Amino acid sequence: MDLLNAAVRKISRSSNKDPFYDKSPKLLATPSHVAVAQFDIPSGTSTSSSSSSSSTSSLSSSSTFWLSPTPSIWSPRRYIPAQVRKNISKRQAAVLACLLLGLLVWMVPSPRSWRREVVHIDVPHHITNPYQVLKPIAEAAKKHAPNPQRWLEHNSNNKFALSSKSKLVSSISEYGHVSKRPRAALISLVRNSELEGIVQSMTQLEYHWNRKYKYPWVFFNDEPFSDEFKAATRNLTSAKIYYEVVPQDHWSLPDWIDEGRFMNSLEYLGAIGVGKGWMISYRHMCRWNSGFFYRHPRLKDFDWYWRVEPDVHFFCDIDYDVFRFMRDNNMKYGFNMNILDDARSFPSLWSRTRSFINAHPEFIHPDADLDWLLDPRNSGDYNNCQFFSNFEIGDLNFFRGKANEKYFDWLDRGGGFYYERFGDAPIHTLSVAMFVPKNEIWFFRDIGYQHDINRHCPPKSAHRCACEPTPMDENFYRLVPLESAQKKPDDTCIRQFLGGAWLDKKSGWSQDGERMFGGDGYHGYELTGLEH
Ligand SMILES: Nc1nc2c(ncn2[C@@H]2O[C@H](COP(=O)(O)OP(=O)(O)OP(=O)(O)O)[C@@H](O)[C@H]2O)c(=O)[nH]1
Ligand SMILES: [Mg+2]
Repeated sequence: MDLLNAAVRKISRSSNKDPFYDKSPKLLATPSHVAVAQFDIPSGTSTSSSSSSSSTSSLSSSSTFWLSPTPSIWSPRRYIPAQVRKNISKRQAAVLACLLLGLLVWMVPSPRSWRREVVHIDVPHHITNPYQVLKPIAEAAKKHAPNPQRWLEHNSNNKFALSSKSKLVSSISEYGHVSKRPRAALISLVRNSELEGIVQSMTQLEYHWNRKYKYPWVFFNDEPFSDEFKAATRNLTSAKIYYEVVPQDHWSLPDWIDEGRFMNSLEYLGAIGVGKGWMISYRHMCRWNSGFFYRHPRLKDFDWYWRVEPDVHFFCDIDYDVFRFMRDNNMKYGFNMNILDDARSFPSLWSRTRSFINAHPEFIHPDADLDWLLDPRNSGDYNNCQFFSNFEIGDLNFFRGKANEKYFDWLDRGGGFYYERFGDAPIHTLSVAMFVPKNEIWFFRDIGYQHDINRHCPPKSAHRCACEPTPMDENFYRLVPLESAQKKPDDTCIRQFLGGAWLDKKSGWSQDGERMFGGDGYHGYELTGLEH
């Protein structure tokens, strides 16, 4: 401040007439005398339009400026418009400049290391590495590959939560930040009649997570939402909500489908007890979730989604921005349960997928891993494992990408959504497994969740989850009906995905031996998933 004042005093002593009065602000950025000495500046008034260089031409046009008596003295008053300058004192000008400087320092985002927006929450137990259990696969071999574990350690504790600031403050501090807020939404396809169920799901997800992050909700329906639905859901969040109707051609029988064959399929799958096999709307729903949701115009301004169904449960406080996690770690797809479903609903899915692979090998990602989905004991066919897609957090741009779109169209043209009952879960699973590198798929072991009879609860989580921890294999074949002769893979789906130590068995144990004594053959693992 003293230096500034001294500078201001010096200028005012040097001349009553401000020598820079008519100069443009650009010219007032005073160079040093050394720099001046390097140029041959003609004295006098020539403003020749030299063709040599832009610096020469700008210097020559301001030659009187260089000859002015105090070129090297900086004054904050130079940057103030002339009319204002007349009316404020030099001291006031200096103070104003300091204030502006301070504001600038506050607004310009700082490196991550020296500014963290942390909202502290109480964690009653000391946990050395709460994220160890999340580790799904071997650490990426590449040197500068993202490290999700480290990301979580650095970005939890509700960093980036919006609740502690006003909208204005948060948008100012976001301005120019290296890590802008992802364009993401919570999305839900739901009927008016499922209001109670969606209120339940929304209330829990808002409470445990979204009240801090305020990501918008987008509701989809095959008919307009009722006023009651809108009023009740609006009450549950302070984030934006959108209510959208699915376009008619995304929710109707395509013209290449033979209606008679479709009716037979409804009757047959209904008769043999395939879940909701007789419901027409269920077929449209599976098709929409497989290949249309990401094309809806409302989602065109979004990059990320978290799918939420009515009547599901969220048990745990989540203290990080899940969408930032996905984006910053270059994840394409996040899941929470990996299970078997009734394979009678998609008998031709694998042969159609195999023919797609043969026709379009160029789409298979070199770092993709399909092995965990293939059963060597069953001619290398699909083992029917699938990410349970009622919970999924994903990259919309992946789904909108060419590989997934081509794959979906291929299956859709074959009629499997109507002649069989193709589900979106196996289709998303196969698509992600074929077209996404394995290390861009994330297992959200830390998010406690329940859909109907399937429940997932992380270990070591009593301080933040209202559920009893579930072992790794909890939901493996719970959805396969007893009467189904469906072959099960040697290892549970989630272990096939995780690989490594998750496949190690106790010494002396054998699957056949366990089955001889009435077990199901999946109790020989060294790790249960509940370890510390
Ligand atoms: N608007 C609308 N939504 C539907 C329709 N059918 C299903 N959905 C939604 O699609 C999602 C999946 O449907 P569900 O009936 O739950 O299917 P599911 O999860 O395989 O079956 P459950 O195990 O019974 O839950 C849910 O969010 C439903 O609300 C429909 O005809 N109209
Ligand atoms: Mg459901």
